[in-house]
Amino acid sequence: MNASLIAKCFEVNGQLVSVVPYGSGNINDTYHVIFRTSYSERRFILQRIRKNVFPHPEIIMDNMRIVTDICHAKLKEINEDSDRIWQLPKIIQTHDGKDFYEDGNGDLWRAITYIASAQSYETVQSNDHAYEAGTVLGFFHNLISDIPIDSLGYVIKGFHITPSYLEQLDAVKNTPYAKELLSEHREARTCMRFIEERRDFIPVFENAKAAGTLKLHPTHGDPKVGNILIDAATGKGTSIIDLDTIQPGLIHSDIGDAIRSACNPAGEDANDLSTVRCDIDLFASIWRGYKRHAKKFLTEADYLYIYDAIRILPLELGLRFFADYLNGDTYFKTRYVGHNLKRALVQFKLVESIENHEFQIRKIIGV
Ligand code: GN1
Ligand code: MG
Repeated sequence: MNASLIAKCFEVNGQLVSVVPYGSGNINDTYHVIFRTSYSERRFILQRIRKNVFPHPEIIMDNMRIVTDICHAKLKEINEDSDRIWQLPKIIQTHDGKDFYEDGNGDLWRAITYIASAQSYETVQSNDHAYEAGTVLGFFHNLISDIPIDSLGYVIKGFHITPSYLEQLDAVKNTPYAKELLSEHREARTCMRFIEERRDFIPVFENAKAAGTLKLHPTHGDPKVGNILIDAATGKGTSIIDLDTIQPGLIHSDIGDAIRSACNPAGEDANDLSTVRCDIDLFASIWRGYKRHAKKFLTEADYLYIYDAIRILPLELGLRFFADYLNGDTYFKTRYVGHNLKRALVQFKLVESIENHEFQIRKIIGV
């Protein structure tokens, strides 16, 4: 069934005008849909959730239902007395009152409201933008902090469990296909060495959880700068989108992910590796924004692990891209041969820059 037929299954007034591919997600298929009546227009986002990445997509929708209902109830009150109108996408149900539509192939489709007059950027635009990205994540963490983690399911097993990605790499690196890539491409061997040199660091967060030093919280899972909406009228951050990976986890994963994407002005898809770096002013801005709301809930132990979070998230993402490259690009969508290798090199370059700036980063964090 095509996207246009599916779009008509959701509870939206009017007649379908257009269904156009939208955004630059690495996993799901996203469409921007317009419906019109003789007096109004309704735009929304329609997405197909990929089964090979999300084997239980219904858990995504259960989590999204719980979190968005709680957040929308709170936002009503908060917005009366705030410096901005905070927003969050809302689920649009099907005509028969369900949160998703399952097509004949067993794929799951869902519709969510479109936050108009706001924009996201794949790369950080300025210190102010980084500050706003940090502010939105801090606000969101605070907003969801009292949702009991037991009420949330796990959408992807092992998500942000860095050692599990290392295990995947260890399993794939000896396959004939991976061995061929490794022997043919010097850059692939460079990636392998880069990871090997950091093998001991990889379980840092699993150890902190096991020791009880860090606790699980509700998390967003993918708060990169491209998932933060900036109000086109005011320039202020207004919403966090892409609520697919909400699940219990460490806020450090979110913090590290937001920072790795907002401190690197060259972005995740940089063409020229020499432009990839951790910009300290950008880092300071996002951290200042994050702390605006996060000061209220960050513990002393949380602060002690912030630098490690900033270092490990790009290492983890690079490891994920690299393992997928050696595995024949089955997880992340790619636009050209070797795209995942290039993505991994970008993340590892960023890790190196973060390591070189450890002293300055720690000084800004204060530990
Ligand atoms: C994937 O599809 P997208 O862009 O929302 C990935 C994230 C990565 C991100 C890197 C479920 O997210 O973990 O950080 O790419 N999502 C999943 O751009 O693996
Ligand atoms: Mg995502």
